[in-house]
Amino acid sequence: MEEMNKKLIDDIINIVRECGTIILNADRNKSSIDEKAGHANFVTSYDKKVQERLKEKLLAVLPEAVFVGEEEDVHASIEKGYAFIVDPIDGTTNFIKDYHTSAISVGLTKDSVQYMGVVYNPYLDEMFYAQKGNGAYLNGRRIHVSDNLLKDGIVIFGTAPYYEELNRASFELAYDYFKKSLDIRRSGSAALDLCSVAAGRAELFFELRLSPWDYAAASLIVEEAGGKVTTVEGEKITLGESCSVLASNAKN
Ligand code: 2AM
Ligand code: CA
Repeated sequence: MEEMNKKLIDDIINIVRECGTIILNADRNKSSIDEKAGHANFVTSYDKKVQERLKEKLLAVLPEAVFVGEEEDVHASIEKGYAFIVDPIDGTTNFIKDYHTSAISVGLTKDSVQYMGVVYNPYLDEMFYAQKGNGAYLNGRRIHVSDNLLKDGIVIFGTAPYYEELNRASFELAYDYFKKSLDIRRSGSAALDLCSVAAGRAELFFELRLSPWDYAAASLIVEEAGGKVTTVEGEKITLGESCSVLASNAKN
């Protein structure tokens, strides 16, 4: 890895790890919960706190970048130059429930193309990261997607609970995959689901609608681990707007 880029990704990793302590030390009794548009779509004071800290620290290491955070009201264009695409807590419902399956996700694009991705699960101290063209890593060790066929594989899906019109189709597709695979899982964090595919723990993930901050970082991690990420229709995923996501080990 080029020296300068190695420093940049190390800086991002250190910032994300530090922000993980905010999640681990959160006092849920003091966490106010607000409902956003859509069913089961929550934001807590901790989402905002983690995002604020990430924004301040990330822009200090790369001041020319724009910052796109899930909990911001207006989202900047990622078209030109560097852009951080950030989910301060991916798996907010899990966080509220103390389910210990949430992550911080920081993607970095350059001229709207994926450049770096860092996803951190503070509960397991698992740091996933990738830089375009340099492979994917978990806690410093190279990771790869599995070689298993779907029939010997685990399929993870997200239910897109915020979009009622997608509920039935989500479960029908999950049923199809259930019949073709070993079994189904649903974790509640799209970023961690994608990292599970990258690490060879699962063979396929899909969700019928996600926002760029849910997959900007982890989709690069899957690709750098040898996997494939498209929309459910097989198109290129979009980093400037929502789309469906289908990630696999590319063996099926
Ligand atoms: P979150 O926990 O950051 O909200 C769960 O099905 C996945 O969908 C989670 O990764 C969740 O991220 C994400 N998600 C939550 N709200 C969403 C929304 N309004 N649009 C798209 N994805 C969303
Ligand atoms: Ca979130």
